[in-house]
Amino acid sequence: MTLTAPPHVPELAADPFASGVLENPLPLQAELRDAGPVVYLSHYDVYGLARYEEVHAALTDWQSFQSGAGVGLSNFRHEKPWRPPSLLLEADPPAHDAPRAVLSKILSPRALRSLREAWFADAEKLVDEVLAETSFDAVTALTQAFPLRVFPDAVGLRKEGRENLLPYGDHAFNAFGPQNGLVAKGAPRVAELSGWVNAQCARDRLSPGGFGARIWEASDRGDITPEQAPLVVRSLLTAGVDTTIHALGAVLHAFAAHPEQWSRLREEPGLARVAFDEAVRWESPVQTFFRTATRDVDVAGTVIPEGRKILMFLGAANRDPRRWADPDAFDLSRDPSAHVGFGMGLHQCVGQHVARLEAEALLTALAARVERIEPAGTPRRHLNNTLRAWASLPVRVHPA
Ligand code: OVM
Repeated sequence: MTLTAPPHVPELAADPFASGVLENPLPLQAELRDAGPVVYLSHYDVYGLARYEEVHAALTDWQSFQSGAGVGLSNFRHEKPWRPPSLLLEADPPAHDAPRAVLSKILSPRALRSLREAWFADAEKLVDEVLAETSFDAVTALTQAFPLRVFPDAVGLRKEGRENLLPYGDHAFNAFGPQNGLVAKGAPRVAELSGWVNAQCARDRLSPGGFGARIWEASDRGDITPEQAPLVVRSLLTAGVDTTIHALGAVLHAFAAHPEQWSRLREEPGLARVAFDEAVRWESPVQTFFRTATRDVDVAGTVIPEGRKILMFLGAANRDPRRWADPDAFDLSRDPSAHVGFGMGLHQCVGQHVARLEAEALLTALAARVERIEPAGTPRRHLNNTLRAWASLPVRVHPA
């Protein structure tokens, strides 16, 4: 491997996974975008894309930028993955397509219609309980409590052991980065947490009617094999909890910081979905994923050699002033729908409709009951190699 910058590629020495950068990635994002359409990150000997145009183009060109060698720093061509690769996230066509088609259908807007009423009622109940106090931590009280109330039930998980979901997901997202202190912190529990998660993917652990049972039914129909079914269930358990929690954290933090936008939502509650997508653009709960070049691929005049890892800065693309007017503003009047916070192309988040439904339910319940939401203390970041997250969001609310 070369450790010198290829000719004509701007070289940056910064570590995108250093704790200072994870604490506030915005300055490095701007530096990366301004350095050029392609950068070389000497700290890890990888390439990087941080402008919207190039990130979008690479995400929609799966033939040149594969996922099958892993979407983390680790290159599965040379290194053994920490767990059997995901059949969705860490796969390319044609292997990717059957699991994707199965899960897409199970998580489609049409299939979720039956959950809508119950989730809205659950959100109203939770918000009514929480509003017994006017000051609370929005992370534990709302952004964690709501997904944990509705999602594991929708999957069909048993009650015991659900506390393992968050630490497992947190580690899985750390594991896409380098083997730094965040990965070391999770390592002692990997065997235990993976053991629990993998056991919940078995057919007889999943209650009838849930997403998990429907995945197994797809294997009865021959849409996927019985060997694939538990790994598709595992994707739900890995990617379905932390992501949604941090996206809800993003939107609640955004509203606490932008009271005029909260007033707009109260006047027009139909903006809940736009607000959620704008928060996903603004905060990019999933900050980065890698791809691997399948050939010598030319990006804006720079050749990225075959086999090399490329870091896609989704968060940087989502705030690229070349694409977004006033990108740092959280603004319900913009159309955020082209953001790459859910990715783009054939890997674009298969659970996005689930996330939007959870967000719509929670925001609608809050908007009907809360006149104003304001910070009531210093919010605290939760650091993760991939996720932009809050550990704590102290808020004070003024009931309507
Ligand atoms: C998976 C998966 C998909 C998306 C994100 C992710 C841990 C995992 O299929 O397991 O992050």
